[in-house]
Amino acid sequence: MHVDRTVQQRVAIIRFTSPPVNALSIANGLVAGLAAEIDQVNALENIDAIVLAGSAGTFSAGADIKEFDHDRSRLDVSRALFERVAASRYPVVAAIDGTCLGGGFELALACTWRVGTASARIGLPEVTLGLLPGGGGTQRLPRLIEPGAALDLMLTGTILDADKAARVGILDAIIAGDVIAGAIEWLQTSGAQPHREVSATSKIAAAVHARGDVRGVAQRAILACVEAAGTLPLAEGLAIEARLFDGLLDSPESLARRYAFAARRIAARPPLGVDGIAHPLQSVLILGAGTMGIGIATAMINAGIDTQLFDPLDGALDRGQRTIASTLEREVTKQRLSANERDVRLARLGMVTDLEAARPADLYIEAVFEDLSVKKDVFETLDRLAPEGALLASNTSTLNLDVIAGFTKRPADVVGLHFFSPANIMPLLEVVRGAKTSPATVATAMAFAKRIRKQGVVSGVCDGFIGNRMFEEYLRQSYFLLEEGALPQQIDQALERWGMAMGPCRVLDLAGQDIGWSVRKRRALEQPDRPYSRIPDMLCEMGRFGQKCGAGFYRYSNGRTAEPDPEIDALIVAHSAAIGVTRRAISEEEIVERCIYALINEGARILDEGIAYRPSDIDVVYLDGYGFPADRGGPMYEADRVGLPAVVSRMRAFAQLRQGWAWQPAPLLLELIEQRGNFSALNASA
Ligand code: 3H9
Repeated sequence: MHVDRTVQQRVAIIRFTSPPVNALSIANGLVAGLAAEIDQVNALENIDAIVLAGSAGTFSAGADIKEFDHDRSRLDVSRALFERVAASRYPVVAAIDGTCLGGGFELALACTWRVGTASARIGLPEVTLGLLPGGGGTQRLPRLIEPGAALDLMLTGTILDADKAARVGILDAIIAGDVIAGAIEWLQTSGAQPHREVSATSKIAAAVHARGDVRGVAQRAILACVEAAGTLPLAEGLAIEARLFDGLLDSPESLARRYAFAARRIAARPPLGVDGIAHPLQSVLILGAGTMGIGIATAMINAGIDTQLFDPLDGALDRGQRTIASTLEREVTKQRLSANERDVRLARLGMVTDLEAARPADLYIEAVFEDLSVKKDVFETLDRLAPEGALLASNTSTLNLDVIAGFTKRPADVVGLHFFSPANIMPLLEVVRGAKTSPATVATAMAFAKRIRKQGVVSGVCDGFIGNRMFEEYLRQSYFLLEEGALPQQIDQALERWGMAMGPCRVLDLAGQDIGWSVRKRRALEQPDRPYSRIPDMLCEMGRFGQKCGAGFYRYSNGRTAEPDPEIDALIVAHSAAIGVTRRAISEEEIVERCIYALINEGARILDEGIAYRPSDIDVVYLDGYGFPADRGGPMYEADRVGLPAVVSRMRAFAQLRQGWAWQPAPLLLELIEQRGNFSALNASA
């Protein structure tokens, strides 16, 4: 950490550096260093103003999150810094380059003015950590800009680019070129006066009232703070904000979200032993213009990657191009993308009908039909055509990557890249490491995941990898619950109330019932001793493949809205009778426990087999790929929260019900209980 000061043309420039993100650490002395500089400049004469700047393209990512678990009173040290800045004898301009988030933005809000370069990214993302802006943000922002806009930023954690920040009144100017030189010039030429508070009390009250139905604890606390900003003097509002912030630090929601913040960053690092040296990938060729191929191509051009899409089938590329163009067009219509940027992105996309004539690429991603003989042809061709050193990736979700790698003479360069549909939206990317995949290939794939703004998680090879293998057990329980007395809407409602983004029956209708059908047919041959319920097969036999054909577990008479269907309810009830099961009332608690504990049990097996490297990796897969509630941290985190002995004791109770074979506790769970350990301890040692 380093804070330095220079003076140019009667302007004191205070510059701070604390890699990697200029977090406002108390422990490393940054906050104290900044406070000392502000005091010293205020003691100087012949100064007109102060410029406060970060370094290396970052203003500050906010308070140091890692320090929240230690001494809370330390946060008052940051708050005292912000008050010193606000009370400075000389006006202070925050010169913002790059990220300016959370406490970093609150530091800037305490300044007299804010200017930023085009790369400035500004926001208050505390809510994503289950917190509120606790360094004055809830008090100063609604006094600076429209209170409704201020509230929306705080309630959603949205990050604004420089243009938007200027438009709403956060930035006083956008600087071209060097941020410090630009800030000095702006100070000398703009004639700017300190801002006056723009927000009348009634406006704040109206903005709070309009958003009164928020659900999360952090959101509710944000509303309370902003309400105080409308009625109380600044100092009193700041005191309320500090008190509510400190209370949130211990909330289960914030603890879970902070765990997830760290888990995502840990997951993004290849595990020890496979931490090779990554090399950059500049160009990609995608094979197969089906739904996955098109989604992957969209993700690539959105991330600035030179992309070719190959498909030999008549019309496939035209369809692909149209779909991609209309996806981007929708973004333009919603004003999330400029027409110019749309054109730039589309220009990155090339269509290829003849693989032999395609430009060589750094990465090839196969997204063809899920059939081993088709994959064989593709990988043999790639082995012949791809330049040396290129990565050969398969997007398979069910086939054995080691077998696929065996179709080439370069298995070290073969890796699985399991995207989740829609691939341009879902953040998760399982990076599948085959037995012969080299550490450098894994590292390169993980670095590439970050480049395309996906959350990479390394998985070993097994059927379904981490996510889908666990999901199968979750679905198995959902189907048994249907047989025993529940209806689709009851199962979905229980899990959605618990926090899942979407219940399993709705998920299956959305994904297409036919996908699961083919897996179940395969399983019936491979694992005849682990039968599924016949209910989902019966839907498929009726042609009810889900939303795409207007009927699945639900009816979709107006497109997307799932409506309970009495025909399906009757079919389920009749099926229970046909297999001799007396239906019973099933509680929400049982539904949730059976589905979630099935995830935990299979997760423990996956860990034991070394398919997942850390419990927290499994949690990241579920948070970012399966709509697991962020406030609950992921299935393995949830297992620790409930307590492993309690989880296993419920499993043993479920084993007394029908299909008890599905409730054999994973050996790792029993081992951890015996050692009085838990998944969190495994994370710490991984
Ligand atoms: C707050 O400010 C509360 C205040 O209201 C109260 C004040 C009194 N602290 O994500 P990356 C680390 S709450 C500590 O891979 P990127 C991160 O762990 C805070 N460490 O890079 C990683 O370390 P490692 C509100 C932090 O380029 C490394 O930096 N602020 C912090 O993809 C690189 O991170 C936020 O919520 C931090 N605040 O993204 C912002 N931030 O290499 C949180 C990052 O050891 N941060 N690290 O794993 C972000 O959103 C992204 O990290 C950022 C960079 C966009 C900054």
